[in-house]
Amino acid sequence: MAQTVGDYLLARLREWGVEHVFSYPGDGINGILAAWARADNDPQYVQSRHEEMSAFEAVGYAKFTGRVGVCAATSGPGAIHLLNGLYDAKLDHVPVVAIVGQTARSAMGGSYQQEVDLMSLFKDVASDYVHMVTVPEQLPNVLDRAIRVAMTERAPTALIIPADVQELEYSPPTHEFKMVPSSTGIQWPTTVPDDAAVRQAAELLNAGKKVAMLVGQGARGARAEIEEVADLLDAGVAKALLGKDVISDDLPYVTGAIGLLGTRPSYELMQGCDTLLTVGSSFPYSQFLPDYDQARAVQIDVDGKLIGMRYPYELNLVGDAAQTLRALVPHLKRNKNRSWRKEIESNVARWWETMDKEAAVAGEPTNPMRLFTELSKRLPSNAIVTADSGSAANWYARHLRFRDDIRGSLSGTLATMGPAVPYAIGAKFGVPDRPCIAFSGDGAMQMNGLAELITIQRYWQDWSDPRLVVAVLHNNDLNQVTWEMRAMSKSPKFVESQAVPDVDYAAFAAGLGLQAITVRDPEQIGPAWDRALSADRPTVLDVHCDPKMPPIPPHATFEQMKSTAEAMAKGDEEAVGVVKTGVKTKLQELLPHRKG
Ligand SMILES: Cc1ncc(C[n+]2csc(CCOP(=O)(O)OP(=O)(O)O)c2C)c(N)n1
Repeated sequence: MAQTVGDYLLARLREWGVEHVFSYPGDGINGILAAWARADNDPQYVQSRHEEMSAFEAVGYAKFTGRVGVCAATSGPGAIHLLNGLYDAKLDHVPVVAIVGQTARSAMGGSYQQEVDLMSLFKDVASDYVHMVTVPEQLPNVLDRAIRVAMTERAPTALIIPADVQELEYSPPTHEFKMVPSSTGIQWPTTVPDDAAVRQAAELLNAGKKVAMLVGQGARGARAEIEEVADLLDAGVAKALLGKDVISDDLPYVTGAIGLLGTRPSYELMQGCDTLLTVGSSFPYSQFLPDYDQARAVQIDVDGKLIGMRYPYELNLVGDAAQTLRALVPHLKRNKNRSWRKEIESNVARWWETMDKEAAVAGEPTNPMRLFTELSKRLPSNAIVTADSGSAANWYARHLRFRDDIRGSLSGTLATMGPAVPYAIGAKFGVPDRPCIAFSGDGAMQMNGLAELITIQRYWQDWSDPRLVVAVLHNNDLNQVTWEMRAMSKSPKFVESQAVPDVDYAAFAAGLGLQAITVRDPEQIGPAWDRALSADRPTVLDVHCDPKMPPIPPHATFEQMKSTAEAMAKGDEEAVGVVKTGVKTKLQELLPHRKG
């Protein structure tokens, strides 16, 4: 049989080193599916329960491997389902290629079944590159560019292939007018700013007495350089959420997360500094950065399109994080003002004590923070951790101590519910030898996670390390929003929108043959983690948690506290418990700590 467009598409993906495609089938891509069968399933077709999950799996795969993620879906409904996952990629700057089918060319424009204007549908999400392949000769160019643009822009791209085109005999571009040949592969440059710019930045940083650093995901791979610069400048280092795994929380001057989900020492670091060095982060909330006239500031980012926002930086250096910091080091003078560093370190030490104390406050039946602090002690040094948007994101940001080679991510910018489980599945295909832990709210489990447990059940035996732990924060509430309503809108809990039906997550998992553990006793949280982390299969921890623990920032404004109090007074069904638990938890920040 002659090679079809579908056959060629898969061959070209193999040439690019693509090993997995996350997908759900439909007759809009039948021509590619048939080619897959002929290709002996290479690259591996990974079937999810929903195309949005396929897209999240591709995002998780890309986030944890550094490679491009690929997903595929049928025309119409399948393509539409991909969207939320692709937006997650777009907003978190992740390279993902979406391959989607379309009705046959003869039917296009005829309001045909499942015909949706896919060029328009993907125009925004794949604004960096979306094209339709209408003749075989176009394919290599469109596919190669979709991959190269995705990698270069760290963005989602899309190619649309009508169903009949997939079945055409492939013919390559010829050496003729209006033909566009193409080639695979790409070699990346190392971008470093000019020496003059580096010297200027060093001068500004050397003039500072109280230096703060903010690092984000763009600083990944620059750990040694960040540590060296922080040491020279006696700086404290705060981390944007997506950069949580960039530098170890065991370092005494690392203040942890910044922002609404952030820590008090990060807040204090930004409040007190006179100089700011931002590396690889476009953290959006400027109110958590120093006042505009408080600090002189330098930003380093590899992307000139994303630099200079968020703060009135004096210098914007476009360059690779590690290389640029390395270029800076010889020009930096050792800062002799140790008192700033001492203050940061003491704030950090106190913070971790506070976190342990807050996690030790009794919950009904368990305090969700304890779920995270108990894991922190046990995290394998090569673990991958994911979290859903919801209260889990707060505890992930504040209570988990990352060190060694631990990686972690969540939907940092779209803040969508539901990626924790599919991210972990994507990771398991990319780096199957690493244990994965996904934190999911019960709302997110009901939205996405439960169905994706079926995908885990289908594939786990192929993973060299079968440990994938899904920890469900079972609080029968859409808790994050309940708290946001209280703290920001002065509204009591609106049960109709906030309560979620009670589901036995452990029973569901057990029914699939996964290890399942129900936890209602706080003393059982530690042993449950031990069992999950030594299991020979994936585990679901169904942890009954107290919804009355406030995921409010440690530096909640007086306004937020007042709004919460007003919401309670308006008849919140959990008013008494919230006040009791909330006060007890917040008190841990204020009570004097015993000297240890
Ligand atoms: C797709 C999507 N829908 C709605 C929201 C708004 N939202 C943010 S957190 C949240 C509640 C999450 O509840 P759950 O998963 O049960 O976690 P919990 O906060 O209770 O721990 C909601 C509805 C969102 N971020 N994404």
